[in-house]
Amino acid sequence: MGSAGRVRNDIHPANPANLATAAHARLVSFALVTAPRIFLYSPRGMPFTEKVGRALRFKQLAFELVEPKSPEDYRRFSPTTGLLPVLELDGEKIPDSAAILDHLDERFPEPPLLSSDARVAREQRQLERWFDETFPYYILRWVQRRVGAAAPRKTPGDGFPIGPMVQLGMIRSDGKLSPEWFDTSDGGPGPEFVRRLDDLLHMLGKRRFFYADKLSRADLSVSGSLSAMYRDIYPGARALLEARKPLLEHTERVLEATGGPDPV
Ligand SMILES: N[C@@H](CCC(=O)N[C@@H](CS)C(=O)NCC(=O)O)C(=O)O
Repeated sequence: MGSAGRVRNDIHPANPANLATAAHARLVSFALVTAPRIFLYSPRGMPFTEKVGRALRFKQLAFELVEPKSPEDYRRFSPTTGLLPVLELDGEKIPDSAAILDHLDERFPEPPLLSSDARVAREQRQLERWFDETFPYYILRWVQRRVGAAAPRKTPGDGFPIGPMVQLGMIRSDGKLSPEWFDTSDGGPGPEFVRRLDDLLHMLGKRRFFYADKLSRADLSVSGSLSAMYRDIYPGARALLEARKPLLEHTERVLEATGGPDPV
């Protein structure tokens, strides 16, 4: 892990700065003694990092974010898939955001990440799956179109799994995603992507959260990406949300419930 960047995420109950009373202080010192050690290996501000980091915050679990500091760190931290996030909990490493959320809900059931109504829970899971596959697809397709054949592709079969971003050379030598990939001079992610935002708008309807009045893992998935748009990750991204007020307000609601607008 050596040079990897580390950021502590000590929101309640483990952060003494959040305390008002001595009784709380006693509770917190108990939490500090008994709290599991949690590391989230993932690049700050990226959609799947936000999804998992905010699930941890929602469950009031303190954790340390360990950021990749080179393209190689992706497969070092995630030797089975080459993709981040990976969660380390009590020494066990779990890849894949959906599997991580399953694990968190089993181990720390309160507050739950799914509705107690089985039909609603199915819809929430379905939306999570659809969203996690669809939105990265449009962004990657946009970048792939721009990079074309010039991309410095690594040869498959070098013995390690390698994600599409590392493969396309999108990750700089310091492990960060280069902002040049978000140049919109060619029109950005395109009209199909915008239609998917409209699909989301219809799915949300007049509810506070997707299919329910309480936050679920579906909301964490959606706001993982939409919070990057909220921060205008590429020119015009925030304007797309502003033109769809219920989505903008939904993003703000999820950020508010999970420790505020700064990336995890
Ligand atoms: N299905 C995975 C997707 C994770 C994913 O795509 N992660 C991106 C960063 S947000 C990644 O690690 N990309 C590395 C690469 O493509 O090389 C999940 O839900 O965790």
